[in-house]
Amino acid sequence: INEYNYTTYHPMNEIYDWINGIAKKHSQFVTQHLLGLTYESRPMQYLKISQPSENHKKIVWIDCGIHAREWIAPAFCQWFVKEQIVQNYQNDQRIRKILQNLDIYVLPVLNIDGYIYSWTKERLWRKNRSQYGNGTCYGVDLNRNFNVSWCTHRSSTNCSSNSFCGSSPVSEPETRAVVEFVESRKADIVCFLTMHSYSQLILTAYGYSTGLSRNYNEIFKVAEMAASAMEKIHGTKYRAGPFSKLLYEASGTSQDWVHDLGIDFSFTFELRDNGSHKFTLPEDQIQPTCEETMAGVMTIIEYVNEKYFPNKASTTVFN
Ligand code: 0X9
Ligand code: ZN
Repeated sequence: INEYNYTTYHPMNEIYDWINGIAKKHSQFVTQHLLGLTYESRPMQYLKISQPSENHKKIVWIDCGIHAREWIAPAFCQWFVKEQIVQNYQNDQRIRKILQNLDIYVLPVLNIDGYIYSWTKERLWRKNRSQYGNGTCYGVDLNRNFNVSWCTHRSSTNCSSNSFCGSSPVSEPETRAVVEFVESRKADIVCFLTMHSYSQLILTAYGYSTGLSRNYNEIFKVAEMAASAMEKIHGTKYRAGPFSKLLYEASGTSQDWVHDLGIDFSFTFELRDNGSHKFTLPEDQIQPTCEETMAGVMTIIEYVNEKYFPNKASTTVFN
């Protein structure tokens, strides 16, 4: 764990070892938990970053790798956890304040079967690996499988399509695992971040319609704050706005489902790059991408902390 290289991409077996290692070494504030099993029965492990506190804490959720080929996303989730730990040991006030009120749940790879397939068979694989059509085609786009305006936009009922929405809403075990967790904790979840690549965007709801989300002005303001924080780090431009306007309309996404469940601060991040390398972002861009994304994510988490814990958020922490 001390030697783990955060500036290269890692195959799933190394990420599993990393999860185990982190939870073991930093057990005072990082624990691992089972969210569910993938189609091919692999454990979906997530990390909970938490510090003892008197407060009834709220939850921030971050998932990475719902799309198999977007390798920079799992790299960011690992970077994020590493930064929380390092900053914690440095007694960083920013992170201390957040963890007074918020527990952060990180799912480093949501679509594990697909991620493995993208390492072993087909680098540009996107979907999960469930079998359809009597084994004639494979994979559901997990970000089209949530129960929100299901299979109406940028979705296909054809199982060989890259945007196959599944046989029904939440037909996939990976989707179900996320849905069960979010539903059971929805009273406490205040922020839901889902990490993708590429395009350099911070997307607000909705994807399934061009209509504006609830509390749009505030949500858009937060996305813009995050985008400008990201740009400050390395000068890389990120744009903020509704998914349907900046990218295209898409239905059945996790972000929209979570937003319509009542969680305002639900964002999709599209990390680097802007189209030159697309999904195969070179390893020398992992560090700068993670550094700038960290700034954006922290901006959102700090905003949420101030909003839900207006008096407690700025309390001085004594050790
Ligand atoms: O199409 C998608 O699922 C995402 N783009 S990607 O190129 N990474 O596949 C965007 C999803 C955005 N979702 C919402 N705004 N709801
Ligand atoms: Zn994606």
